[in-house]
Amino acid sequence: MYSLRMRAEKEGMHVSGAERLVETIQEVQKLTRELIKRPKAFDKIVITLEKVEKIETVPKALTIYSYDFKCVEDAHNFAVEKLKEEGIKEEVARLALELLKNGPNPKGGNMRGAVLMDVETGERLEPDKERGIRTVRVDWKNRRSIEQRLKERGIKRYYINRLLDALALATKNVYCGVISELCWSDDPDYTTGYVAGKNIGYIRIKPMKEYGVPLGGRVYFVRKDNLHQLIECLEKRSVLVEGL
Ligand code: PML
Repeated sequence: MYSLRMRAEKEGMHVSGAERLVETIQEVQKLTRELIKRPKAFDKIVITLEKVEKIETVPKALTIYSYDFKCVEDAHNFAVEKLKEEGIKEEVARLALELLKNGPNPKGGNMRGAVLMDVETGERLEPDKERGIRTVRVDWKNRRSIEQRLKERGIKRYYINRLLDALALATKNVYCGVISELCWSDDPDYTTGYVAGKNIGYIRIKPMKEYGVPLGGRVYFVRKDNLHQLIECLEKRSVLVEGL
């Protein structure tokens, strides 16, 4: 199999990224054409193609729930309540919300990867705080059929690609040992975010930010022990999610 990744930048800022795990070079060619059409505007697109030897499978994705709120504050309060159900203390959850609100990169703006936040203390644990940790090498075993099932469940076309990517990623994170996750997009037009975890599933929440805000990202709540193994799993192991 091959891991095919695309990331796009504009004025030095990350604007778009996607990944697929595919079986043949023909699929690589077809998908490359598709993925380079994704960024709305860019100065640079980087395509990475890697051979993958060993694939692990996860039989079932996290269960999807969706909630809409009338304002960001209500949405954030709900996210905190859900994170508490995964054992995240309120002050740690609020720290994570503040981080994404203000832009998690210490130099300002977004990060390519995620923040690793100590679930006990709220301390940031990722070795490189500008880059963060990137969950890569993850995809659906049969993306088309999952896409079809989401359409049948009434998920609008506008949301499908992002939901597919984010759900597979959140499922891999839990598989690797992330306790819980908070995310919203850095795309100014996309205000749906989520919290996820083994017990709470994948909870889509709208609006996690005001329309037009270019800041966002991911915070993974993790334990300080076995950090090395966790990072290795997120960045190196290849995982296919089989079903919904
Ligand atoms: C992103 O695309 O950067 C994150 C999207 C998170 C929400 C996806 C969804 O469930 O609609």
